[in-house]
Amino acid sequence: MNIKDIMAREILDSRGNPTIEVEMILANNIKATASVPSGASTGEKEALELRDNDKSRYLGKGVLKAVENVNTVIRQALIGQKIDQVTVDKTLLKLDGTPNKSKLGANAMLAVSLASLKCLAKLQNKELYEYITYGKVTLPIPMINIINGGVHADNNLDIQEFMIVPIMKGESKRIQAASEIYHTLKNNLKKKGLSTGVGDEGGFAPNLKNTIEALDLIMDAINDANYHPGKDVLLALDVAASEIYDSSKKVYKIDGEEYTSDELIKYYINLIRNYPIISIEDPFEEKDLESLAVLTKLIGEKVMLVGDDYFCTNSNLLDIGIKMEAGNAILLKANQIGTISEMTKTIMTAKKNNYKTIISHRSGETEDTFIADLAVGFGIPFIKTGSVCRGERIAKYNRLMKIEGLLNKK
Ligand code: 2PG
Ligand code: MG
Repeated sequence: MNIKDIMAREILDSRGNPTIEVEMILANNIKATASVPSGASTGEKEALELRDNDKSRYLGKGVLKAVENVNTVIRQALIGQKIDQVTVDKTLLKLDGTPNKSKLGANAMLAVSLASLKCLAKLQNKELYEYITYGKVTLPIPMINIINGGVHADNNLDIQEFMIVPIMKGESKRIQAASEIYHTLKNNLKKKGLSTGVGDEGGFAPNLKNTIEALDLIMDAINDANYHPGKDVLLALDVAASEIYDSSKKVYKIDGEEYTSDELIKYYINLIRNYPIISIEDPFEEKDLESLAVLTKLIGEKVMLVGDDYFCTNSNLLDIGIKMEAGNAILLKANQIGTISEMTKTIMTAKKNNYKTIISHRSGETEDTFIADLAVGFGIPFIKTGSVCRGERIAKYNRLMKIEGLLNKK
C-alpha cells in the first residue's frame, strides 16, 4: 500500500505552546493522525525540537518551519512510496542527515514516523498496541505524579516529581487507587490551608517546608485512602537533578541546602530507608555517570535508578551507561530521539541488558495516547504519564483501561 498524502499543521500542547500534528493518508484512503509532545526539563543530548524563534508569533515558540518541512521535503520524498516503518524512518533520517535532527526537527520527524505506525496498524485492521505486539502483552504499572515541583510548577519544591506507584493487580484497580489517593491528598491539603492548584503534569503544587513534608503528605494520603504504603502502593521520584545543579560550585540545591554528589548519595540512602521508594530518576546531573554508577552499586538491587536526561532514549548513550553499570532503568520518550525505529532499538538494547523500561509522556502533552499502546505492545513494565488530572494525562489512563477491557475480552 502506498502513501497518498501527508499534511502537517500547527496545534497547541497542554501548556498552550505550539506543537505539530501530522495526518497521513494511504492510497486506499486509510488515515491516521499523530501529534508530538514537548519537554521542559530537557536533556542536553535530546534530538532537536525545531522552533521558529520568530518573536512575533507565540513568543518565538511557533513550529511553522517544522510544519513546512513535513509539507514539502518529507511529503515529496514519501508520497507514492510503499508504507513500511523501516523505510519511512530511514527516509526521514536520510533527508535530515544530521546527528541531532537539526535540519528537519525531531518534532517533524516523529509526527510522520508515528502517523506511519498508526496507518500500518489500521491497514491490518488492528489496534495500535496489537500491531506492535511482540512476545508477551502486559499492562504497565503507572507511576502517577501527584505532587509537582521543579520546573513543572511555580512552588518551592526542588524535586520535580513525587509519584505514587500502585502495584495491585489490574490496571483499572491501580488507576482507581491513584484517583482515590489523589483526592484524599487534595482534601488533606485543603484542611491544612495549602494550595490545591496543579502543575504542568496535573499533580498538586503547594508551597511546602521541604521534600520530607511532600513525602509525608503522600504517605498520609495513601493511609487515609485505606491503602498500605510499602505494600500495595510504593513511591517514586524524578529528581531531574540537572535542573538543581550549580555547575560553578559543583553542588545540588535541595530545600535551601547544598549537597555534593557524595552527600547526595547519603541523602538518597536515607530517603529509601524511611520511605517505600522504588525508583529514583535522574538522581545526578546528566553528565555525572560516575555518581550514578556508585549509587547503582549501593542501592541498585532495591531501587530502580532511571536515566532520562542521561540517556535521552538514545541507544548509543544507553550503551555508555551499560558499560559503566550506571543506572538500571531507562525512561523512554519518543521525541527525545525522533523516530519509532530508533526508539524500538533503544527498547531492545535496554531489554537485552536487563535495564528496566519506563515509557513516558512529556510535561507538555497532546491528547494523543500513543504511549499507552506502545507500553502494552512492547511489554514495557512501567508508564509515567502524570497525575490523574488534566485531559491530556487522563486520555492515556482511559486508553489503558480501554485496552485492559479489550484484552480481557480475548
Ligand atoms: C521528565 C519529563 C516528564 P519533561 O523529566 O521525566 O515527566 O519532564 O517532559 O519536562 O522533560
Ligand atoms: Mg525526568
